Amino acid sequence: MSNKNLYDFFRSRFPSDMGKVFLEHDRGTISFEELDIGSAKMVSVLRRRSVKKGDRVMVQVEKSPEAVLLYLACLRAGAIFVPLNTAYTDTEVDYFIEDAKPKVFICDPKVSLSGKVPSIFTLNDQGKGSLIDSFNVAQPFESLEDVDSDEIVAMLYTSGTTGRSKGAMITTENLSSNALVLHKYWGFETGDVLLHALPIYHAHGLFVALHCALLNGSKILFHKNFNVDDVIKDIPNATVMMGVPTFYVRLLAHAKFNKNLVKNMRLFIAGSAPLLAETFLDFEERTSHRVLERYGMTEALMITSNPYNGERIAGSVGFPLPGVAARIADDKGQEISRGDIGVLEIKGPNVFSGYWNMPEKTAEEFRDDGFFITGDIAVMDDNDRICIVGRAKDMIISGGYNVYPKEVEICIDEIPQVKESAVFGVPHMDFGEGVTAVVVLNKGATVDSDILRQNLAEKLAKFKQPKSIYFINELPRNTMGKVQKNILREKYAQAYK
Ligand code: MLC
Ligand code: AMP
Repeated sequence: MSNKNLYDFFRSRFPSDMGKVFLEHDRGTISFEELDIGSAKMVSVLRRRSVKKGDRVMVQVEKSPEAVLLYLACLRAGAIFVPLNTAYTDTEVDYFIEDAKPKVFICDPKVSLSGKVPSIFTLNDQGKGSLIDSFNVAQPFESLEDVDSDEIVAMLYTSGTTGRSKGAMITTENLSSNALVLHKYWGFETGDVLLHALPIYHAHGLFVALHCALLNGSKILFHKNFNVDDVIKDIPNATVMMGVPTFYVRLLAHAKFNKNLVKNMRLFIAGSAPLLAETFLDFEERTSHRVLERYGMTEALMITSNPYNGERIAGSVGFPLPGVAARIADDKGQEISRGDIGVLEIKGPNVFSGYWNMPEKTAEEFRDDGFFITGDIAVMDDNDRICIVGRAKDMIISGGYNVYPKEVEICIDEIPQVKESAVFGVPHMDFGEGVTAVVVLNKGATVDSDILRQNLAEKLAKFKQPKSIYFINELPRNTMGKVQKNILREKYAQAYK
């Protein structure tokens, strides 16, 4: 990318007819021209609060077109966009504020953050709030900040095995290189219309989906969230859809989802969690479409993909994307033989520049030769095709959201009646994996699961809270004293069947 600003790079690909619709949403439409002017006005709003290049702009709002303008305004201004999942509780948000020290925080009018951040704007899902009051009287600030390819433009929090979330620092080059590769690899073409029902506080909905459409000058059918009836209604108007596997499971469960409905669709893409072979096959049978599965992570955006023109295989995440080097390695980072199982390590322009304020943690996750240790267990064949077969990290993926058991266990163990707990994932028909907890109480203590739930609800986002809690007398441990989660996973395998 030769442009000195990522927004400028996207803008250079906008259609010549700037009156064309970019976002079609529940309250109207936004053209490319309105996007350009609106994001410039949003820069003025931020500048009035003294936001400068490198300042963090933290955003915890429902999905809205105004939030997209805000993201693009941050790119224009060189500010670091820090989106947060709206499900995060006050306790979780306090940590992010303390860690990222944002210059300004944009949140729902209902949220109270007084005294915690220097400056606050509000924005609700109806496009109302103090941010919009300022926006409505702002003049566009046209000039773009120079931002080098290795400078950070976004920071996305990912949970960690220790229970402490880490801010992944994403650079201009990470985003531009990945967007260009995906746009080409997935064959984006004139006339494509993207159905967008993902949240825009994670890499999938914010970067992968939005950037492909921006680069293609495409219209986005912008859904507030994934509501299966609304999506079914809009599928005939779209040509491309991206989603987590839960989207496809829910579509398949809908009586109106059939071949005729999807006749205008060119491509269904899945990722963020494993797509079950069963879902892939059912989908093909029902629609004649082979879902294109790809694999990625916040720290490296998209890493591998099944081909657009070649064979898409159930259970495989395809090939390393152009420019991405991948190897399957042992625990020392030595490449092992093709066909053997090991940890996937990667290197390329897509790989982030490290964790915010955590140089030691960053160093731990990179090899000396620059390869990043994904923590995913995989196997690669002689043709470079990769299958993800497990995770070295103790992590659950529920409906495309990562849950680190340690974080949940810490919260459960803080409850006075609890001696110890173990949290693990077991198959869940809708969410892929269901967060499940077993709890050992202190001798003589009593507490019912509702009390436990109430307690957790104050500290943990809903998607992290266990869907089932079981009380047991003691945790299964091996001779080293390590909790044997494999035994628990087996024992409770039928919990959601
Ligand atoms: C919502 N709930 C969840 C949940 N989402 N519980 C577990 N896991 C989830 N993912 C809670 C709700 O609060 C609710 O609780 C209950 O579960 C059922 O809610 P729902 O109405 O079914 O939720 P819904 O709004 O439909 O959300 C489900 C979903 C959503 C799958 C549509 O979670 C979603 O959009 N997920 C996408 C995640 C994503 O974008 N991941 C990308 C990460 S980036 P109750 O008890 O109140 O009923 C990444 C990199 C890469 O991973 O490779 O892409
Ligand atoms: P996140 O940190 O939210 O970006 O989640 C990244 C993790 O999601 C990866 O490390 C994988 O474990 C998982 N993941 C993403 N896509 C896939 C996929 N197609 N198949 C299996 N796991 C996936």
